[in-house]
Amino acid sequence: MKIGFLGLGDMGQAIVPRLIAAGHRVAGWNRTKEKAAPLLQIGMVWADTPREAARQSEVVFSIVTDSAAVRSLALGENGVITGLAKGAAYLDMSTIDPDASRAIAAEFAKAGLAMLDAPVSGTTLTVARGQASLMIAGDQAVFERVRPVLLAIGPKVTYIGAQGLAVQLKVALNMTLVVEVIGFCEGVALAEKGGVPREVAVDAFLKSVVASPVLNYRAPLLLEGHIADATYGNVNLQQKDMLLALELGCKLGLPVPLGAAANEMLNACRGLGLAHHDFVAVYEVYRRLGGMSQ
Ligand code: NA7
Repeated sequence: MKIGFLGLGDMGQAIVPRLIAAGHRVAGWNRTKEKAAPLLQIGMVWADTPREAARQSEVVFSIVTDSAAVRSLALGENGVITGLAKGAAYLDMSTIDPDASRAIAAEFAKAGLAMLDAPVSGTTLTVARGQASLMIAGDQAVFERVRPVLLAIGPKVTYIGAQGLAVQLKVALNMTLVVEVIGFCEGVALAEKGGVPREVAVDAFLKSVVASPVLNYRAPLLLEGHIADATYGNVNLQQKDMLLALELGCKLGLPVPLGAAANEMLNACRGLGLAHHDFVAVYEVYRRLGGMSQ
C-alpha cells in the first residue's frame, strides 16, 4: 500500500523500516528533516509537508510527542486533513490526551474523512523485534481495511472500541507500567538498604512471581549502578503520560493515588537533573533518600 508517515523520532525510526520491509511504499515527513536520512537510505521517499505525504497515500500514520504536535500536523495549514483522499485513513499512534484525539477526529469526520487512534505499546526494541502491540479505536470498518498494514508493525493488533478509547487505554497502561517499575525500584532499594546486595535482590525479584517483561528488560539498567541515558523512555516522556493519566482520573472522578505518588518520584528525578535519563533513575532517588548515595 501507499503509506504516509509523519514523525521520524525514535518510534518512527523503528516503525518505518518494518513497513518498507513488508513491501509498502512509504512517504515520510518530519519537522526536522535531517532525521529522515537513515530512512531515505532504505527506500523511504521524502514528503515536504504532511499534506504532501497524505496526498500520495492510502494510509497515513503519525507518531509525535504530544497533543499540540498532532493537532498541528493533522489540522494545520499543510496538515493531513488538507491532503487526505476520501476513502484513505489517518491513524495517529501518539500517546496524547484522549479528548484532544477525539476533537481532532471530529474535524476529520466533519470533512468526511476517517481518523483512528492507534497507539503502540512497546519500545523501539520491541517494535524492531516485531513484538509490539497495537490498540485501535474508531470506525471498525476502517480498522478492518487497514489491519494488514498494522500487522506489519506488530503481531498483536486489538480493536478497542469507540473513538479515543485506544489512546485512553494506552494512558492507563503507561501509568501502570510506571507504577510497576517504581514499585520494583522501591522494593530493591529496601532490600539493599537492609544489606542484601543489589544484584542478589534483583535476581530474586526476577525469579519470583513479581517478574514481568518490563522488569526483565529494565532490571539491567538498574544493575548498571549508574543511571543509563534513556534507552526506552526518559523521565520527561514518561511524565507526559503520567500527567495525562492524572488528568484523566480527575476528569472521570476516579482516584489514581498510586499514579500520583509515582508522579512525585518523577518530579524528584527532574529535580536531581535526571530528566533525560531512563526513568529507572527513580532508583537513584530512593538511594539518595535512604542515605545510600550522595
Ligand atoms: P521522540 O523520539 O522524542 O520523537 C518525537 C517526534 O515528535 C519527533 O519526530 C519530533 O519532531 C516530533 N514533534 C515534536 N513536537 C512536534 C511538533 N510541534 N510538530 C511536529 N512534530 C513534532 O519520541 P518517540 O518517537 O519516542 O515517541 C513519539 C510518541 O509515541 C509519543 O507520544 C510517545 O509517548 C509515544 P523533531 O524530530 O523534534 O522535529
